[in-house]
Amino acid sequence: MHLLPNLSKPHSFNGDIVMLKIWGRANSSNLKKVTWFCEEAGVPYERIDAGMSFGVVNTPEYRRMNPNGLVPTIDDDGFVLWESNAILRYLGAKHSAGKLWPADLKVRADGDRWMDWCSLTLWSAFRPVFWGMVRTPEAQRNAKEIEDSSKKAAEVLGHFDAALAGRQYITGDQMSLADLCFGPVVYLVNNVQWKRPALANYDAWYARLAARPAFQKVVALPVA
Ligand SMILES: N[C@@H](CCC(=O)N[C@@H](CS)C(=O)NCC(=O)O)C(=O)O
Repeated sequence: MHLLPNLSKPHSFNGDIVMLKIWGRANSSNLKKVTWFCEEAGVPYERIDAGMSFGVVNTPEYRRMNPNGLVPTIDDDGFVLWESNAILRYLGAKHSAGKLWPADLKVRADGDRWMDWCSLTLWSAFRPVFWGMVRTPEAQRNAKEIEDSSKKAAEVLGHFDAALAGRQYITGDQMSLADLCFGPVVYLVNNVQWKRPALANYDAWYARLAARPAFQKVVALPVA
């Protein structure tokens, strides 16, 4: 299988000259952050399936790019980068400065903080709920772990809901990278069967994200 055939050179894909290659299966939350950014910012990209049933991530070629064997990884005209939030910040600064990547230092820091929080606090709390309810056969589920994680996820979502009070988007009136970082995670939060608390600010914000055509195209995929 040719995983990286001439992929460090720009080439044509779907009629565009593509500099940016993105490795990752379409239903990976961390991959979706990156493809959603590209869709919103109008950055042409080629996505190459990798991870889980697609394999690829354990090949020597892939491990040379990303020793973690995880997705996403990007190759932007020869520049290889992994870690989805770092990828978002790189692409944001390159293609969307002053728009999705806020120009104001404090607004940007506010968004950066929430991006880290999304990965480290929200996803850490919710991941066992997702994994247990979606990726584990019912007979093998650890009910106590799902219950404990549900309580933790409900608690931290309450903090996030409070922070969204009076805001259209996470950093204020403009959508930014922070919203793109949360989108794929909260899509799961809202589409996995679990005891989600009532969250009024969060619901209004989520509806704004979910209404976007790019969200529907690359984020709102079947949960699996
Ligand atoms: N901190 C990393 C986490 C990457 C990660 O855990 N990716 C998952 C998919 S969301 C993965 O590669 N899972 C194994 C696989 O798909 O084979 C990032 O944000 O990029």
